[in-house]
Amino acid sequence: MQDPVVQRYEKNPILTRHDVPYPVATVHNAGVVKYDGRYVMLFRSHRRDGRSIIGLAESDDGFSFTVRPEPFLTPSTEGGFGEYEEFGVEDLRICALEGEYLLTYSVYSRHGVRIACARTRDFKRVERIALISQPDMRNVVIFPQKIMGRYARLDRPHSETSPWSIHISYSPDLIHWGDSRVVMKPVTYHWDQLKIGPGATPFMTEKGWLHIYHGVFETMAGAVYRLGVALHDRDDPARIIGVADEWILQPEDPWEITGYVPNVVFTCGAVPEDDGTVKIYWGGADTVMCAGSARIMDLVEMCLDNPRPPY
Ligand code: M1P
Repeated sequence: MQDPVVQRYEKNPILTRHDVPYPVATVHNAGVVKYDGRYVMLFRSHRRDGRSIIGLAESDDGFSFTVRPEPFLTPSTEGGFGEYEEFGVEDLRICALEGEYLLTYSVYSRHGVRIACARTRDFKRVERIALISQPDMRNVVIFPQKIMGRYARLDRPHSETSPWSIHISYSPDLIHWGDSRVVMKPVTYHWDQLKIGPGATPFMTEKGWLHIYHGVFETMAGAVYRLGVALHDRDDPARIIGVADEWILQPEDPWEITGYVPNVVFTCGAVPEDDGTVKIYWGGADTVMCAGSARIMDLVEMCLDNPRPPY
């Protein structure tokens, strides 16, 4: 295995607020997918009123991105979506499934934070489908394949009686979700002991679904956000084959250590490539976008060879 397992792109950060042709304070936590031979990135930005919107950037090589002149998704002002998106839209994930792209993102309002689901076919028009959780829920990724005829997602409800943990839920129609059960929890006195959350949309490997997630450790100087990796069964992703004991990425570069929220690497997107590598995208310190690359088999082996218990 190469060390470090994730090779940072040498020209990080790949996108900052200075690349955005409208006023924003940050650029971070982006979903990324390949569409029509190009990479499409849907990134979060804080506006200068502190609320978040989603912008779109495109790239031929996955590293050099150009931002569209207008935001891609701003809070709805109509109906139920308007009521629940009032305080902003955040941390969007993209799932390519059956010829369309499903978008899941956090929506904030005076009623708390919950998840909305929308779809696009061309990254120009967006159709909102439904609000798919109650509060308090963030970090939802949909599997890019139906499981036994149902949509499946990893989600992260919050509970006062148990640390933030990753659950799996299913839906026949993208609107009604249930049959939920916990699949993975923080581990005591471990790098992800405070909380964990789904990260990038899972992708299929020779050994099962690979999921890059984030984990948080509370220190005397505040929380540290790192990335880890878990392998789920191909046919029954509720069954975890292995969770790597060690993190795969931690804040190290200056723009990961210092920024709007210090000591954060946070992923919402990864793109598997035909050459056996995966491009991983992460927000640095909730301020800039960064990228790196890893060999998929290295990540799989970390899950198989040195696992920690799922919970
Ligand atoms: O500031 C770090 C992250 O904190 C939250 O993530 P989580 O709910 O998983 O702890 C979110 O606000 C996220 O956007 C942010 O990057």
